[in-house]
Amino acid sequence: MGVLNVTPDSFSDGGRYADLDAAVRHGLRMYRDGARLVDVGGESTRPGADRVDAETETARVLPVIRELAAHGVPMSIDTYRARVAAAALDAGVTVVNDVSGGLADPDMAKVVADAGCPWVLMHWRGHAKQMRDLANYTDVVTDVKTELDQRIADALAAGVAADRIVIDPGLGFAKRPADNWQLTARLPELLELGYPVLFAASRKSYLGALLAGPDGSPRPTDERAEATIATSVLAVAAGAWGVRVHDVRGTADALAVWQASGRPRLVGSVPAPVGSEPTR
Ligand code: PMM
Repeated sequence: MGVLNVTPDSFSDGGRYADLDAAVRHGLRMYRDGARLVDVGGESTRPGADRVDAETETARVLPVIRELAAHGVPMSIDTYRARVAAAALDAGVTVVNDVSGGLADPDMAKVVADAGCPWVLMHWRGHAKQMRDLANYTDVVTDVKTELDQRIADALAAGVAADRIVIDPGLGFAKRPADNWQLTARLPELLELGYPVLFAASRKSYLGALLAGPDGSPRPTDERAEATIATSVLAVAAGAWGVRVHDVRGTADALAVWQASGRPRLVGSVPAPVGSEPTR
């Protein structure tokens, strides 16, 4: 999954693809580089970010989605608003990527159930402004697993088919660096829920902290590509269904090497959700 943020303020690529042509070019490049989905987002979820209204979010994403759909690019919509998801599905996306796991908008489950599309349920505890205060866990992996299990139960109760659900630990969302590393190391425990897992570490601040310079300053976001590739390969080897990354080419290359080497998954994977694999 390649990240296409059509926002002025996302933490690593904010402003870069706010212009339609630049966004479409980048989406096409990621598709050519091996992205099976281009994940289009119109609202930044970085810690502390301001919300935008639904009209602004929709106006940002729809022209890009229409243009990429015309080129046959498979896409997901990165939103927690049902209205935005519905408009994006009408315009050609086939997957809903909801960082709130269905919590932010009570209408989202119905939109997804009616569309019959795959739904990424990410572990989430609150909006960007509050998330720093919500990183309190007894045992982060157990707590995330329990909370994701509840999100899955709610989705099923709302009529979403089990084979359309993908889960995501939500790295960096109400998580301290040590929490992200625990979720990385113990990814197989999340697989025990029986759903495909999306792993989205790309360029996140805990990688910047890991690679801090001698003065303690974090590695800049656009210099975290190699660390991202390493985490992504480890996650897929541990059984993740997919990875969400900014630098598609390097990740696709690394995964091609991993696959060609015939290495088995460390744990064994869960089948992909129905409808998530585009024909190419
Ligand atoms: N992270 C971001 C945005 N969308 N979606 C999922 N499923 N999982 C994530 O961890 C996730 C996401 C924030 O990163 P960005 O600003 O680079 O898009």
